[in-house]
Amino acid sequence: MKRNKSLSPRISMLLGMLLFVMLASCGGGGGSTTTTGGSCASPPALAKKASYKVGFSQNASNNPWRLAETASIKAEAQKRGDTLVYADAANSGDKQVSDVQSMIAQKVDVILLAPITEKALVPAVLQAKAACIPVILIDRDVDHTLAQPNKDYVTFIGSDFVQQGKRVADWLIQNTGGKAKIIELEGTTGASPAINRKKGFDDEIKTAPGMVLLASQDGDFNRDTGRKVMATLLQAHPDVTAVYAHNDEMAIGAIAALKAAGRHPGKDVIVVSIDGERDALNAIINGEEGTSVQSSPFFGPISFQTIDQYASGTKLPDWIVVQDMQFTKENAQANLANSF
Ligand code: GYE
Repeated sequence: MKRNKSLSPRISMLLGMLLFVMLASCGGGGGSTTTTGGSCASPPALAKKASYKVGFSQNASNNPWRLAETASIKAEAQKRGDTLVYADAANSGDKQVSDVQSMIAQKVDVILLAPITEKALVPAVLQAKAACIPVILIDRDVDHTLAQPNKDYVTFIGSDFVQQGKRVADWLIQNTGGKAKIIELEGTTGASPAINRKKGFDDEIKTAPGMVLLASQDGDFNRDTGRKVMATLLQAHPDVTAVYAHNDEMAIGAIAALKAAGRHPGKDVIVVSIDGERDALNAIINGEEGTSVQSSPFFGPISFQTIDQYASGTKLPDWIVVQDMQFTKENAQANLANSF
């Protein structure tokens, strides 16, 4: 009793996690082939089956992009007759870790994981590996110094976020004659699209000396947070002439904040962002937004194709790059019907 009491909560948690991983590995995982001394291949193999029990760990469901992604995964699973074990982490890294642990305990064959940040889900990825269950990352990546593709997880399927940021910057440089005072609204701190969309954009505007970054702040990929952050930054930087938001939701929030402050988005402030959701396409059509570089949320077909390829023994690249379009006033109307 005494000894138990003296264990720090941290040590007890670590012991608990260790026990969990040991129990999960004893149960055997999703059909690993090369087992040596009780462990499995790196990454764990996937036995070919007529249908799979697939875990899908979604990080949140609070915007049209996430809902479109979930619908795409669910539709494809249903089409193939696969069983989907779905969990929504509601924007919590801790909940997402326990969602993955629950999928391990339910002995799914393979896990599709959209990790909220680059670091938070690394322990869960390693636990799945220890339980011989292959993980395919979709839409967001993890930190490669902590977990590696073709080793700790199978592959990452997702957009080139650096390129997306660069494309937005190039459009802005061209459409402002290389002169702008910019406010940047960043996605969730630590999320791979936030890190890389910032890098791609910030590096590119440095090539044009008239492009000045006034401020850059986290808006959590969220419409209302984007609106509030924009309202505050606008007071400190009334000379702003452009807003770069890491997703459309924050751009729509920023447009609302600009209008509430008596500004005229599309006229005195150019708003640009990423995703290609319906509200952004409509904002482009009515002139309040300049461009949105697409970040496709339609992961269903490509994720399940990748599962098939992996089960067939195809060697997959570390990164399966999703190709994206770009929306401007020239093509927004024509793409409205396919938006989300
Ligand atoms: O752009 C954003 C969402 O991870 C690529 O996450 C995804 C991003 C997407 O919240 O709207």
